[in-house]
Amino acid sequence: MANTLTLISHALCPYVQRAAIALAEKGIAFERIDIDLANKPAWFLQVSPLGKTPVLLVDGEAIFESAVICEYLDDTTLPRLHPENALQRAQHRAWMEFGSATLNTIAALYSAQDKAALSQKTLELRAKFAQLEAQLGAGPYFAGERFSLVDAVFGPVFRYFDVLDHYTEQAFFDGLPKVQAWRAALALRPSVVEAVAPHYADLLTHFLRNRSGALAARMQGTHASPAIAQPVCTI
Ligand SMILES: N[C@@H](CCC(=O)N[C@@H](CS)C(=O)NCC(=O)O)C(=O)O
Repeated sequence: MANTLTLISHALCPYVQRAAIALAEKGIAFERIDIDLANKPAWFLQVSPLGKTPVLLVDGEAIFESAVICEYLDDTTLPRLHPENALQRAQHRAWMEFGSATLNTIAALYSAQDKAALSQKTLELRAKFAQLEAQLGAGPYFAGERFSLVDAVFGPVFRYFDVLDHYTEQAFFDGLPKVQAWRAALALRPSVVEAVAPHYADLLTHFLRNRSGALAARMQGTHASPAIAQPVCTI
């Protein structure tokens, strides 16, 4: 791709990560600009009609919405991350949407105000992972040997659990061997690893600990908070 690409980002945003992963998988060079979502710059609001990250600037022209950005990248640059077959491609788009729903449940979990709500959201997340277990084949990725945009969506989903696993009573992935193997494969994929900064886990820990609610209360009762500057992610 000969265009100049800029990804307007936030350090913790899982939707940014899926775009960054797609860019890396295609070997496309891009500049990344992290913004403060708690104090959105005027220039950002001009290119982001919904006031959300990510935005991809293509020679200065803005594309917003992460799924649309991924589709644009897949339309314009090889290797294709979507299947060639139209029915399978539609199914992959549907599972990407399932990934967004899973992210919403994760946000509801870390926003739960009491233990009962936290347990309820934990059960809802487990149910989603059980649905995924039924979809997965031999792996290592969602659709087998080839990495796809569904993988780009779920790499950031599973990354939350590198932190959440330490602070929740129930194991999210027990009895789900295919999801466990998928999570492990995605955690090793260079594009997934490099979609966040090396201190991402510290940033996420700090973000979660400083919210109100049942999870934050549990975290505050355990380890010390790392002393780092903290951006705000509002999902
Ligand atoms: N549907 C959007 C969701 C993006 C999103 O929720 N981004 C969050 C950060 S992870 C955001 O910008 N929140 C700021 C706000 O809602 O004010 C996408 O897929 O791009």
